[in-house]
Amino acid sequence: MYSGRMEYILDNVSKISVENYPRKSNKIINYGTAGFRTNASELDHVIYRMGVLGALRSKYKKATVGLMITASHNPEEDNGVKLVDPLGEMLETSWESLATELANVRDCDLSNTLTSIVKRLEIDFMYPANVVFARDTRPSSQHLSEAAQDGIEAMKGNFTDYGLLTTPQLHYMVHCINTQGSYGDATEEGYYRKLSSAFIRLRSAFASASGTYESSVMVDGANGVGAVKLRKMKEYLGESLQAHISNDGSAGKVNHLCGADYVKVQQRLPIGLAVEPGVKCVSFDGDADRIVYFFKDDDETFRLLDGDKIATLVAGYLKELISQSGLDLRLGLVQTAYANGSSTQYISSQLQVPVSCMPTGVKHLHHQAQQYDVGVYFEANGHGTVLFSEDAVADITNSQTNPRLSDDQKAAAGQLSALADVINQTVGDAISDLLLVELILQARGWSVKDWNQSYTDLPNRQAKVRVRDRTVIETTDAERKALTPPGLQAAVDDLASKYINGRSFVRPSGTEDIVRVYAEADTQANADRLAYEVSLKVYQLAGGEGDPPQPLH
Ligand code: 16G
Ligand code: MG
Repeated sequence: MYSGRMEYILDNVSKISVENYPRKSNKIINYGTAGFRTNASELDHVIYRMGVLGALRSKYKKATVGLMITASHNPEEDNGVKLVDPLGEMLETSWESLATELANVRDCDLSNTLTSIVKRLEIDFMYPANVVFARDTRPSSQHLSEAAQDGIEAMKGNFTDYGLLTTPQLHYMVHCINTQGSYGDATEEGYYRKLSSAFIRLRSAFASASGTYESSVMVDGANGVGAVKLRKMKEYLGESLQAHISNDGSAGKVNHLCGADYVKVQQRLPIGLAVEPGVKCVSFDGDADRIVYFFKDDDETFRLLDGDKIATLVAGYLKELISQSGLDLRLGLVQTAYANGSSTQYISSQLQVPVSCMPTGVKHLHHQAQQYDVGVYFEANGHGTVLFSEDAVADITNSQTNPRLSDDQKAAAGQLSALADVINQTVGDAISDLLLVELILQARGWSVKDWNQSYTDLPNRQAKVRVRDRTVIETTDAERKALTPPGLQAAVDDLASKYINGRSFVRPSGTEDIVRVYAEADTQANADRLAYEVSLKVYQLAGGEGDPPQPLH
């Protein structure tokens, strides 16, 4: 099984690594929540090796896998890579540690490490590898995608270079390839056609319900690949949606003073978007797998409609459609600890949809959402989608032609089916989520202001604390409680209890070398104060580094 040919190929992998992609420093890099991410100048060897690992993963799964070059919402100078599993999911957790191992071994140990992985996992090395890859618009992405290609080629794997794509577009491609086109065509055009045709179909179905809905939206493209791809999607959408794209990459830097993460965390308008009160706006992040909505109120106050607001809008509407169709489908919603307390309250008491909380990171939410027939998941930061189980899809399809059902029931099933086609079910997708939200707002006849009134967010604040070693903080209960260091959780509880609606938690970031603090309370001043007090506790009890945290105001 481990033939001379394998030895020959792996020796060649090592040789190319030493010659073209040497590991230049001893710095350890980790496959974090969603791949490797760091300054682009440190990534050559990592990406080359991930090309190699992608080929191995493909042989192991006997299927096509994907590789996306992006650093998502990080600054333009950073870059990174995420691997995509055969059904378009994030890389399986057990392989994250293999990725970390491979990225950090010395050049001279590369071949041995690969041999040992092949043996441990009994990988059929002779099985042909198929890896597809794509990149975002960062200046370093082109060069890094060549490194990935060299890694795949060194493994004698087959590859397709999709060039520029959003992360969710690549997930879609991988899923389509491995399901032989039953989900859609594995081409960019196939993606646009699938989503836009379902969108246009529903636009007509909802036409009578316009109310205060407006079909125009200002888009902050984060100077990223989402702007480029939304412009293409617009060609397919025609007049059905007026998306006006700013921060389209023609001038500013990726995510600089713009993008979904900036808008969500800073709670302010992105650069380059001077809008009148009440105008509906959205921000994508750098690889377009996140979206948040926002507008300026009449008194100029900035209003954010984040992933929680989107989740409640979507779940509320799907619940109605399911009930109108008479289908017996279990609907559920999945959030993280970052979900605003008001949203969780609204979902359980008003919408009466079962809600669960999972640790941060799409893979955790995705997995939990698969437990339902129709599972909606969203992180507050705007990453999310809806999953329909195979049985749900079959039930919905059959209902549309079931003679025993009323016309209304059949129409509701038809709408569910078209909505499922608008949704990129492989992963959260800013473009797809934009279309979904616009359809539901149209069906409801709502302006962005109407939508915002469904519930009022509790004021909240996020903060970062630098510590020597963030792994000293271990969490449980979906990251809502810190188990270590001793005394920290008790201190957090004690501080939060002093505020009305006070809630706070701390967790080590999975993407940056910092500890994150979240706080919410009855007023913004109290949320800010609580965030500061908790940050100080983290600094004192978890080995703070540098200057101690300062009060926000
Ligand atoms: C990654 C995750 C995102 C999560 C964020 C948390 C994916 C595709 N992305 O961007 O879901 O919210 O990390 O970052 O899983 P943090 O651990 O630094 O707070
Ligand atoms: Mg992203």
